[in-house]
Amino acid sequence: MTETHAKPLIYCFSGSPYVWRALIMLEEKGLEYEAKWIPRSSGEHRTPEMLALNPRGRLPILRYGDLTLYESVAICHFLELEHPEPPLIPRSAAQRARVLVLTSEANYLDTETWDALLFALGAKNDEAGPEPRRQAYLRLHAEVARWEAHLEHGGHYLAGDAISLADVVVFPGVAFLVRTGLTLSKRTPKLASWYARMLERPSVQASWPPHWRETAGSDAGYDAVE
Ligand SMILES: N[C@@H](CCC(=O)N[C@@H](CS)C(=O)NCC(=O)O)C(=O)O
Repeated sequence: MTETHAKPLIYCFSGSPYVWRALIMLEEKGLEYEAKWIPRSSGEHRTPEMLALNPRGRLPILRYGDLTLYESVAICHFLELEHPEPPLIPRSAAQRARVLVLTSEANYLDTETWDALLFALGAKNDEAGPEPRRQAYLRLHAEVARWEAHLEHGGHYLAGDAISLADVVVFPGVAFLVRTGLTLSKRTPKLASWYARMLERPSVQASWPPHWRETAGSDAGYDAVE
């Protein structure tokens, strides 16, 4: 029988940028929800029960009424459609398309982040010398520069003067980079201001990854190749 959830229930890993997107969205919509935090090392997200919810064994997973959803961007879109106020996707076709372009482009930031991080963590080794790592860091900087360029329009947020789904989707990835050692300042002043603005949002503060409150971040050394 399908389980029905009176309050949205979201399964979370602390520090996952994908999970964080969905949490920010729930907060921006002012929804009451329950967050179930799973320690990543527990493997609980791969039990048969959890794999029945998301066969990929990944989080976030949202249970909403009798609906089960996974994939962070899909969850965000669902919440927008189900709770249109306050709007996080603009009304006009052109603005709406802009938000979709930016949310799609967030994948490139993810790719460059994970690539650089794998070098930083030593998961990709340096047998070929320091150059592959340097190149990965440079690609990351080039990608970050694209997001600086996206803010050239002078608005407060990625798609203009109002927060949108684009900010919700992109912010956790940038916060993750900052936590692992990226400095946003000299080369990316607009991104630094946007980041500071996002930090002030109650939705971001309320959904801040619990273990980030207790432990310091790391320094992957991305800045060393600037
Ligand atoms: N495309 C998925 C990606 C979700 C994802 O990869 N989540 C990671 C956490 S950052 C995960 O659950 N990994 C499984 C694991 O660590 O075993 C989304 O946007 O929701």
